[in-house]
Amino acid sequence: MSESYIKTETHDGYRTVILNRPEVLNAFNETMHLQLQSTIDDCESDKTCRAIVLTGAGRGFCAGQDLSDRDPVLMGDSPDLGLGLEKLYNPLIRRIRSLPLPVICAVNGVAAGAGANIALACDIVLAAKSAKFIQAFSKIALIPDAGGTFWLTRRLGEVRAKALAMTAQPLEAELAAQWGLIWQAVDDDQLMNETAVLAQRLAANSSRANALTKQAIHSALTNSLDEQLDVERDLQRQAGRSGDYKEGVQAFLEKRAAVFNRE
Ligand code: T3D
Repeated sequence: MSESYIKTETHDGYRTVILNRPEVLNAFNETMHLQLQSTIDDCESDKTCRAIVLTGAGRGFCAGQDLSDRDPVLMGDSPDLGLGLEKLYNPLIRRIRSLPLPVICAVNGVAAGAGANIALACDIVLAAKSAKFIQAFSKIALIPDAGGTFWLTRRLGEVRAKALAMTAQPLEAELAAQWGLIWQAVDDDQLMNETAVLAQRLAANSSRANALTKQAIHSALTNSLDEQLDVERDLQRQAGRSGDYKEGVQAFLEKRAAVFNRE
């Protein structure tokens, strides 16, 4: 049986998924990828899981691809790095984005290479103030992948995207938050508390509304205003037909907290 590179903790309403190869700053090998995929599947099929928290064990969040699996001598003269992206990284990014659950990333330490960009693919990113985001790729003559060129360019603009990608300069969590790359930088010793408060809050929302909101905001990244107004109309139609909407309005009228079900 292979080692367990992913740990999970079940909480009331959400699960925490922990990348667990701390001796290599939670760098990804193929087994860890496969274990993460199956953990995400489990979270989605658990009807009591209304949000996911992704974090790392030890002092780092994730150092991207495990480079000990990329020994140039063993890889030969013409390695196909597109294959690993196609098979493992791209499906992971697409899965996080299309998952009908909010995914919170609690960046507990350095996030480098694909590790940084997996964090940036999550719906809400909190980071410890000591954490850094490093587009480490240029140091090994690669380009940012796992969505890096997308997140950086859309959230920061061309100027900062190019500078971060080409210099591999570490970006401190507080500056990342000021620049709008992530949601918040919090004191290190408060990271998991703040994350738990946020996860409980999202888990108490309507799961359907969370999922539709996520879908609508993703569409807005590429739509015109006209197209987006149509998307909002269609998704609001769906939201309005849910029992959760009835419960939300009823609770408001009765001056009590709404209790939503996962539908
Ligand atoms: O290949 C494909 O399929 C294409 C996809 C590519 C996706 C990618 O992510 S490419 C980018 C890969 N990642 C990197 O280039 C980052 C490499 N790591 C670093 O630059 C540094 O480790 C950090 C800046 C992240 C942290 O530095 P520091 O000084 O805090 O820690 P450290 O001492 O460098 O690392 C601690 C240990 O983790 C160390 O092992 P040791 O010496 O204690 O036995 C180090 O070798 C190991 N480690 C860190 N990153 C990786 C790693 N081992 C394997 N792969 C890593 N990516």
